[in-house]
Amino acid sequence: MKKKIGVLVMSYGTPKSLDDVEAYYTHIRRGNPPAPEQLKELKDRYKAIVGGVFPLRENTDRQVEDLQAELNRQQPADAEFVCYQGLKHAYPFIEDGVKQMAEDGITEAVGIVLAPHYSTMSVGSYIKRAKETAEEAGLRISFIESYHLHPLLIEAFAKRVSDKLDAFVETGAKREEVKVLFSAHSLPERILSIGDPYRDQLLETSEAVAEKAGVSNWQFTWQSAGRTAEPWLGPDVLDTMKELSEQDVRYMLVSPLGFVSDHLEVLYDLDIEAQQVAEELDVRLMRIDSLNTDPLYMRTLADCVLAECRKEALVHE
Ligand code: FEC
Repeated sequence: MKKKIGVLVMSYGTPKSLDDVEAYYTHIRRGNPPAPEQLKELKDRYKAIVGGVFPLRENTDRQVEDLQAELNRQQPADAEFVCYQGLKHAYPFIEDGVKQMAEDGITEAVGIVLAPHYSTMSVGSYIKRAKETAEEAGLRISFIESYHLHPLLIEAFAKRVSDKLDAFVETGAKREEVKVLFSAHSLPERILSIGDPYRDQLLETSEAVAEKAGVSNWQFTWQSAGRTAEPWLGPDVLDTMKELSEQDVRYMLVSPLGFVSDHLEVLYDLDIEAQQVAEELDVRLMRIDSLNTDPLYMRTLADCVLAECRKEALVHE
């Protein structure tokens, strides 16, 4: 019989319905319920995105299914991979995924996050929760911390950048006139004082994607900063757009490299909020398509999982 290897696929999570937004938001805020106006504002953002639904759930479901299929397609003959979801802020939570594996009799597993860059505040916190539950459940699990320079990931992003630059050219712009804005979710500035690799990894991905796509006119900027009193990493994409328009840049291609799916931070913060600013500035703004289930992304994840399994001697060459 083939040995079963568990794969804990971790992702941010999204509410199931508008009624669930309050519990979700309270979880993000570490148990502190949002004020009524904050809740209304978040619900309004969800209502404004395509169809007023929660696309991240379906995207994560499909990514997990496709990864399992890809792993079993590539698998060494002696193992079968079974993927489990573990979400940071929604059901099934990270703890639920780990417990389910143990209940299903899995004793060896690998964990990976659907976010390529490591920060103690993002991937680090997913891993901490999974590790703690795995220890309680007597499950052996090891983790992939980041994969921000995987060649297939870089290829997938670079192709998306090139495709959208072609789209700009079709509308009459010159390729080199388009400013490519690589972006990622901001985090509180204090991460830098603890030597967190997040910003450096994002800059490395940006450089690699720019090189592969043959782009020299680019810069990195942050997006989606939290609404808290402490300083967050900047400049924010909206400020960057304003500054560039003052320098007479008329074409901008925003390329979120820290996200792998269509969700609120892309479909609202970029497609609605940043587009509104672009209109006010009389700038033409496009966005690269999200990776979602791009086979190159699925192969990136599968490669990382298989490499980790070989390192841990869970499978043979
Ligand atoms: O579509 C969806 O339903 C979910 C979209 C979504 C993704 C996402 C990814 C990241 N976040 C990261 C950090 C923070 C920090 C805070 C924070 C707050 C929110 C709120 C919403 C939200 N995030 Fe998120 N994030 C998404 C959605 N995020 C909604 C709450 C309202 C708001 O501020 O807009 C601040 C929490 C605090 O108060 O301490 C920090 C990071 C990522 C990318 C890595 C990953 O996916 O894990 C980092 C998707």
